[in-house]
Amino acid sequence: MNELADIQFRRPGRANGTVLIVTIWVVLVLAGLALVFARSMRIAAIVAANHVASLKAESVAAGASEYIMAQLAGDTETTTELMESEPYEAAEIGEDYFWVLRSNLEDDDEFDYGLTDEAGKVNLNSASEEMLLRLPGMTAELAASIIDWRDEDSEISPGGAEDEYYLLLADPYNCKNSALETVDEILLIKGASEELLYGEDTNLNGILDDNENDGDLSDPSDNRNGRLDTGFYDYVTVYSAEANVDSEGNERININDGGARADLQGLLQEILGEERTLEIMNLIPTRPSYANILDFYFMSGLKFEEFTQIADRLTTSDEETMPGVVNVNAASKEVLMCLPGLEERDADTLLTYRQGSDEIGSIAWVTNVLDPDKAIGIGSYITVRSFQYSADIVCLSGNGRAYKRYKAVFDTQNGVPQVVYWKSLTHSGWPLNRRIVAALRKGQPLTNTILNMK
Ligand SMILES: [Ca+2]
Ligand SMILES: [Ca+2]
Ligand SMILES: [Ca+2]
Ligand SMILES: [Ca+2]
Repeated sequence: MNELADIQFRRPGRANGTVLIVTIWVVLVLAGLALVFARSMRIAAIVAANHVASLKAESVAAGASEYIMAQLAGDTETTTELMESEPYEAAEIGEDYFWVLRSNLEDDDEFDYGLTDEAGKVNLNSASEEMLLRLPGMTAELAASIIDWRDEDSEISPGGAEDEYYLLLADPYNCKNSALETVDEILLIKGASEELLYGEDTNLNGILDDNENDGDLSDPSDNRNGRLDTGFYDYVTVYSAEANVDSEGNERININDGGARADLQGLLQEILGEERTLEIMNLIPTRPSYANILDFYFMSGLKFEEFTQIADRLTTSDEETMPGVVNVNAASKEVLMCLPGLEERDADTLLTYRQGSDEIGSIAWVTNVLDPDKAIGIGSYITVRSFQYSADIVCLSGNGRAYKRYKAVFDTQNGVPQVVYWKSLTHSGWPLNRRIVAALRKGQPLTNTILNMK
C-alpha cells in the first residue's frame, strides 16, 4: 500500500517537476523577452521623441527664415533697426526657440545677436588686390591667387596661380576663372587655409570656447593666449551688389557723359535755381572725366548742403550693377581700413562721425571727415545702401532635445527678399551657452539669468 501510494504519489510528482522546470524556463524567457521589448520600446520612444524634436528644430529654422524675410521686406527706414539684437535672442516660435547669432567683433567673451550686413564687408569678387591685402591675416600669395581665380585669363600674376598649379594637385581641378559663389569657396584657392579664414573660431560663434584656448589638447590648434585670434571670415562677402539707380529706382545721370549735360543742368535747376546752376555749369568741362561723384563735388564748387541733395542721382559709371561697393554706414573698422588709402585713424574718425551724425544719407558725408584726396580715393568703392543680409540661425526644440543651425544669406535687390544661400552649420556643435540646453531639458523656463550666464 505504502509502496503503491509512494509510486502513485511520485509519478505525477515527477511530471509536475518537469512541468515546473519548463514553466520556470518559459516564464524566464518571457520575462527576458518582455525586458528586451520594454528596453527596445523605450529606445524607440526616445528615438521617436528626438526625431520629433529634430523635426521641430528644423521647422523653427524655416519659420525663422520667414520671419527674417518679413523683417527685410518691411518699411525699415534704416539698416540699424534690422541690426538690433533684441528680437533675435531666444525668440519663441510656439514652444521652441531661435537665435540669430552674429560674431561680436569687439568682445570674444560676449555673444551678439542680429542680422549681418553683407554690404558692410569687402567683396572678394570686386575688391582690388590692394584692398584684399589689407584684410587681417591676408597673405600676398592668397591675394594674388584670388585675383587669378576670379579673372577670366590664364596669365599667372606674381605669387598667384592658374590651371598649371591646380591641375598638378593630388586631387586636381581647374582654376575657376570666374567669380566666387560662396565665401567658403576661397578654401579651393592657392594659399588659403581654414586657419587664415576662420582663425581659432572654428565653430564660428565669435566666442573663445575652451577647445579654442587649450593649445593642441583638442581641435582646433590654437595659441592658448586667452584671446580669440580670428581670421578674415567676418570681413568678407561675395554677395554685395546694388543696381546703379537712385533710391527711387530711377536711372542716374552719368556726369562723365557729355550727352547727359542737359539732364544735369535740369537737375541742378530743380534744386538750386537758375543763377546758381549757371555758376556751377560753367565750372564743368565739356568733356568731363571725374574719378567719381566725390571728385565732381570738390571740382564743381557745390556746397555740401547742395551736393547732398543730388548725390544719390549721380554716377560716373555706365554699368547697370555695382558689385561689391562697401556701405560706409555699416562697415566695421577692419573693413573701412581695407578701403584704398585709409589708415587706422581715418577709420576711427569715420566711425566716430557716423555714430553721432544724421547727415549719413549720402556718401558725401565722408568729405566732412577725410581730406579731399582720401575721400576721392574711396569714392568709387563706397555706398550708403545695403541689399544683402546674412543670418546665422540657431534653433532649439522647446524640450532641449534637438538643435539645428543654418547660415543663410538674403538678397533684397528685387524688392522681395530671397534666400540666396542656405547651409547647415549643425555639425559644428551647439554654439551658445550649454546651460540653455540643460535648463530646457530639465523643463525649466529660459529666464534672463540663464540667458545671460557666461
Ligand atoms: Ca584666371
Ligand atoms: Ca568659438
Ligand atoms: Ca585647441
Ligand atoms: Ca588665441
